[in-house]
Amino acid sequence: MGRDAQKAANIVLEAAHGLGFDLVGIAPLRPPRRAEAFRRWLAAGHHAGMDWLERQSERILDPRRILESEGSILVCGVSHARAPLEIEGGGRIARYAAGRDYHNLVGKKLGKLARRLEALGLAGRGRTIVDAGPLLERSHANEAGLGFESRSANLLHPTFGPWFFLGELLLPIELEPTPTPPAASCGTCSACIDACPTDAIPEAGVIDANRCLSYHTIENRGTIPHELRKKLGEWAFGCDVCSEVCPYGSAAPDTEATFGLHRGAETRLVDWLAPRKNTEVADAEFWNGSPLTRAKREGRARNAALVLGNRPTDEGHKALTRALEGDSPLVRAAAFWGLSNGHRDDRGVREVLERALQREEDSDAAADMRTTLAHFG
Ligand code: B12
Repeated sequence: MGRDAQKAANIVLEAAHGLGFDLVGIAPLRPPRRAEAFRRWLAAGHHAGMDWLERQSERILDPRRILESEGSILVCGVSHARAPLEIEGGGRIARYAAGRDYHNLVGKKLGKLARRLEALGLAGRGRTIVDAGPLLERSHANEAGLGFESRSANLLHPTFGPWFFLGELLLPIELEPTPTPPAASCGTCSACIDACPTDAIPEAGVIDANRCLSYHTIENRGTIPHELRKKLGEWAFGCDVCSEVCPYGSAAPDTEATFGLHRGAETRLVDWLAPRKNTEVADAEFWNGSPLTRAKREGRARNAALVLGNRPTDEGHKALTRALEGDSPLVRAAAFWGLSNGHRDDRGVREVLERALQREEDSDAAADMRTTLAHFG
């Protein structure tokens, strides 16, 4: 690669740093080093219900198809380290989801960068990707020197640990790749594998989404398997266990000032279950700008019902009993489980459940309730 590629890389990296990204690096636009791991992961069905990853696999396996040209990937990282968050009245949400949505924040910054580079006459349009795009982000980020691959599959940085987001700008120009920093590694540590409440890490670097609480509370649109419901514990959206036990990142600077705290993250679980402003529109407006919108209203209510069953309170009991009469079969079945798990010793609960099962018209919800009742002490 010539001096022009080096000069252009310096300009691009400087512009990216200027926009406040915590980490930046460049990798060539080519198939990801971990292409084989991705193929195996899909073939094993570890992607659970995330069919879109399968549909995008051709482009993921060769990102040159996205730009339809050769080029480079500018990878940017934004730290989101912050203190753990406990919702008043019980329940936890993953730290990344506490503030405003990183997809917007990182996406806007990358858009600005693309326009700046265009104005400098450096690059044509390019393409920004944040999370849901057709790219194996961590593999390219590793190649661009942003961090090292770990047993939890998270990309780790010596200072930020796993607590940073990724976003990329694919550019149709040749840029000198960033030299990869000295390799760090997990060494003999397997804290994430040992701590995962659902054994969702069957081997180093591989997450089976079918067992991962993050998948079930964020991406799964259906019922959460019975076997995992108690293991959900307090996690009402996402799960940080594999990140929290990681020795890296415990001293990462707090970023609450950047992302703030979205009002949704302060909302009690009983209100997730039965929103006070009880219309779709008002609810959508309330949650707008929060990463929690990803689970949708029904998913949040389902998660809340299960967590309220794992952490029983009087207030939760009332909310769960009301939810048995709600309009979503998914939520009715989850509320049924919540009452059965957390309130089995309360007077009259068995009769309440039996009546709910009798009037249930949705066959899937009724089957779920019967499974729950079969385990009622
Ligand atoms: C699908 C998805 C999920 C799924 C599946 C997770 C998974 N591990 O595959 C679910 C919903 C479970 C999920 C959960 C989470 N996710 Co997610 N997710 C994605 C997404 C969209 C695609 C990932 C993918 O393609 N998976 C397939 C596998 C093969 O890819 P991979 O895990 O990235 O591959 C790495 C490992 O397999 C590793 N590896 C492979 N073999 C081996 C062998 C050894 C020995 C080792 C050490 C490593 C290793 O190398 C690969 C490249 O680094 C990416 C964004 C993107 N477009 O890439 C975000 C992304 C990976 N998620 C992210 C985050 C923040 C999370 C959560 C922390 C959210 C939370 N708190 O609940 C958890 C963490 C779970 C975990 N330990 O991975 C960040 C991770 C940032 C980082 N620093 O690593 C990403 C990059 C989004 C972003 N733009 O910031 N996620």
